[in-house]
Amino acid sequence: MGMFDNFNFSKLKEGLSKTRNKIINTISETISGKAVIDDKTLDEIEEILITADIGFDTAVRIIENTRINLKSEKDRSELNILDTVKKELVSVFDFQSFAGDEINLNKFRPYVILIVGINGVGKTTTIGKLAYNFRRAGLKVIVGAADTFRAAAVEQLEIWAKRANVDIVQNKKGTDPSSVAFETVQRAIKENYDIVLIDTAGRLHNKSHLMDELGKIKRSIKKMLPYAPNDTYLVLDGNTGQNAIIQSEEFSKVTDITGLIVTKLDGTAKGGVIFQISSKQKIPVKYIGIGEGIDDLQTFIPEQFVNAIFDL
Ligand SMILES: Nc1nc2c(ncn2[C@@H]2O[C@H](COP(=O)(O)OP(=O)(O)OP(=O)(O)O)[C@@H](O)[C@H]2O)c(=O)[nH]1
Ligand SMILES: [Mg+2]
Repeated sequence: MGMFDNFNFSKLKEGLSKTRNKIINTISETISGKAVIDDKTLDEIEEILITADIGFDTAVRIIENTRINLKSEKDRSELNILDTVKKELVSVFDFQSFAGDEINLNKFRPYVILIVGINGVGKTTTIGKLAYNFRRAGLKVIVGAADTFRAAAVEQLEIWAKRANVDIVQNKKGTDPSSVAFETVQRAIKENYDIVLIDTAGRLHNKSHLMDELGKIKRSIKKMLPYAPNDTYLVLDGNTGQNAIIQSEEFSKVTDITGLIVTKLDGTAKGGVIFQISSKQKIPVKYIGIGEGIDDLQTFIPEQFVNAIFDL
């Protein structure tokens, strides 16, 4: 396991209850009582997976493989079908080998993480949760309030820094965000911090302005620390389903996204979207948000995620 002590299966299960209802309960209803699952039923399962935001291509592939694996109709018991679909879903994440929280501090200290995403997806909240996790893992953490476009944004990060008991670098509203990022990294080097988390603005005048600003922030971090940022995490709101996919495509075009953080999986039935993003984009999902509290961020573990969805 990784460095964070943030995994709790029953909480994950509870957080994913709406997604579970959408995927598993409907599949169970479709197949229960059927001694043998025929091709028509497999088609119905495929349909359920598609409507559960798992995505057309992924759903088709899962059902294709299920057909191949369970060639004879005798094998197609309810248990076998669920087991095979489960394995196929886990295998969507085969490309991502590391847990989100495994970082090489011997090589990179300070380790700099830039948090990006459109407005309202949960960036600032996630930084608070991450800071808390890193601090609890025994690391010295500093956060940089590089969302300088709203005064409230800085205050919000300040509250989270207090909660997580970590330090913060902030400037007055209207300061250049890249200068805040620069100062945060500068202070991290001078005062021997382990982890730097940089918050950024989600809403600027327009999309190209937002992307330009991110480029500037990255360049100013690099001026101070050429190997940084070590990671750029894109935060996506799990509620938004298909829009999350568009956002991950658009951000990937302009900047190198090293990981995804999918928030608000509690209270949405669209959690299946994680499978779609991963099979399309092949960007590792690092963490998931399952609530508004400081300990509601979990390291994403594919098997456990699928288990939590299938555990009735
Ligand atoms: N239920 C739930 N709410 C969340 C989660 N993560 C964030 N939120 C809520 O989402 C709202 C927006 O979160 P912020 O952290 O302010 O989002 P942001 O991306 O920083 O927003 P901007 O700074 O405006 O771009 C807040 O009300 C959070 O409490 C989560 O995992 N679950
Ligand atoms: Mg914010």
